[in-house]
Amino acid sequence: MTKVIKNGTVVTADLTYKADVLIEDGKIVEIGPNLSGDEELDATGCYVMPGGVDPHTHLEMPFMGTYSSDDFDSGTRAALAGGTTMVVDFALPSPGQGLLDAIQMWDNKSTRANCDYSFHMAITWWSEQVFNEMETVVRDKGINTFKHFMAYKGALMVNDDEMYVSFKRCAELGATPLVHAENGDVVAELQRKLMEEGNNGPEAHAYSRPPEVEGEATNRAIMIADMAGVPLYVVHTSCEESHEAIRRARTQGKRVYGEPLIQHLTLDESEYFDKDWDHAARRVMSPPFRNKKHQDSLWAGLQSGSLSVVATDHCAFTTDQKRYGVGDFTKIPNGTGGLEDRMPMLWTHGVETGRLTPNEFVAVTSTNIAKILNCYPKKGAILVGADADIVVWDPAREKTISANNQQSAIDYNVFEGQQVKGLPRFTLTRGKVAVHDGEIRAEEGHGEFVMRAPNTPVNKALSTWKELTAPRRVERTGIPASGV
Ligand code: DUC
Ligand code: ZN
Ligand code: ZN
Ligand code: ZN
Repeated sequence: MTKVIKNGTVVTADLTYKADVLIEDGKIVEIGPNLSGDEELDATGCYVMPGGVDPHTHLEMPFMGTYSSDDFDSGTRAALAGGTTMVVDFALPSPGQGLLDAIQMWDNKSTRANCDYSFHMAITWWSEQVFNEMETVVRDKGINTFKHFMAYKGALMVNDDEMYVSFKRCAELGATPLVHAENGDVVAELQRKLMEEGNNGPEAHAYSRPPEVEGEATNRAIMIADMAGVPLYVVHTSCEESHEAIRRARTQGKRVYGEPLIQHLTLDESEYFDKDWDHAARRVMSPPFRNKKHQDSLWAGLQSGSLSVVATDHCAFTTDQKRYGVGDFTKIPNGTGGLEDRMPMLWTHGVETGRLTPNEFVAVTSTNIAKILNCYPKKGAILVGADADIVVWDPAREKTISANNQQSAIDYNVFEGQQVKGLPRFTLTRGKVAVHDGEIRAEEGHGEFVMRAPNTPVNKALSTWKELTAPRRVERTGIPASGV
C-alpha cells in the first residue's frame, strides 16, 4: 500500500521545488515529478514540509504539587493537529529517584502517544548512582541529552558543582547538557521579599524572575560548559540578556544553542498587569513573558541564526490547578500550553510578516533540532529513506484559536482569539494521515520511541583551561623551607 502526495511544493530547510512524494511502509521512498501510488493526497497550493519537532514538552509531569494536565494522548494529538510530528519530553526523576526508574515511568505513560517521541533525561540531584546510570541512559536507552534546572531551589535545582561534574560526564559520554537558565537563589530571595511586602498576585511572578536572573545563569552555564568541553543547549531563551550570552559564545566558536518559545515570541508581559487573577495566572510560566525589546531580540536571533529552534515548553494546567496559588504566587503551577499552536503562530507572525522565509521556518521548527538531537535525517527531512513525518501546509487556511476547539485537555488557551493564517491540510505520522483539514484521525499508541545515539566525536569547546589533576602535580625542589 503506497501513498503519494501530489502537486505540492516541497519546502525543506534549504530547498524549495515542485515534486510529488511517494510513501511506503512509513518512509519516503521516492521524490520526483508525476509519481503515482495506491492513495493520493492532493497538495495543490500547499507546501510539503518535514513535520515539526517540538523538543520541549512536559506531559503528565508531576510538578508543583500536581500533574500537568495534558498526557501523551491529548498532548500528541494537539501536536499533530498543529503540524508537529515528534515531541521530546523530559523524564524527570524526583530527587533521590534513580534515572532508570524515571525512564520506566515515562515509558509507561508514553505508550499512549499518537506521534513519535523521544526523551531528555533530567538531572535533579547528584550521586554516584546518577553518575553511573548516566552511562546506561546514553548507551542503552537512546537518550543523549541531560537537562539541568538552575532554578526551582529546594526542588529540582542543581548547584554549580553538580552541574560541572554532570557536564563533564556528558562530555565523556557524547551527550549534550541542557539548562533551564535562571539564578534560582536570586529568584528565591525575590519571591520571599515580594511575599513579605504583600505582593502575592500573579504579576509578582514576573517581578521575581527579571531578565537579569536569566542572563546571569546563561552566562554561567556557558562558561561551565566550556570548562567541561561540551556543547550547551539553553531551553526557553526569553530575553536579550540570555540571547546576548549565546550570541557571544557562538561568535567565539562555542557550540551553544538557544531555544525561544512561541509564547515569548508572540505574547508579552502586559498579560500579567491590570488583568483579572485567572487571566494572569494562566500565563504564569518560567521564564515569564517579557516586553517588546526582548521579543525583537528573539526574532532577530531567529533571522540571523544566533537562535536555533522554536519550541513550546508545553506544560498545561487547568484554571483550577492554577488556583492553588491564590494568595501565594509562588504556588501557581508554572506552565502554559502551545503544542497545537506553535507552527500556525510562527507561520502567521514569522512567515506572513516577512520575518522568516518558509525555509527558515522549516529549519527552526524541525530540521535544526533534529540535527542537534541526533535524529536527522530520520526526522526533520524530506529525503528518500526518511520517516514520512510530513505536514502538507496550506498557507491560505485560516482559523481563530480557541479553547473550544483545541485538543489540549485544559479549559483555556493563552492564544485565545488570535487569528492564524497557515495550517496543516494533512499531517502524516510515519505515513499515516493523522489530520485532514482539521479533522483528527490520530491513533492512540501509534507513536514510537526514537532512539538517539551519542554524538561522536564529542564537541570540544575552545577553552584552553585544563583541570590540574593529581598525577600531574609538580614536585618543586630547592625552595627555601621558610620562604624568602
Ligand atoms: N517552566 C515552566 O513554566 N513550566 C515547566 C517547567 C519550567 O521550567
Ligand atoms: Zn524550564
Ligand atoms: Zn520545560
Ligand atoms: Zn482535503
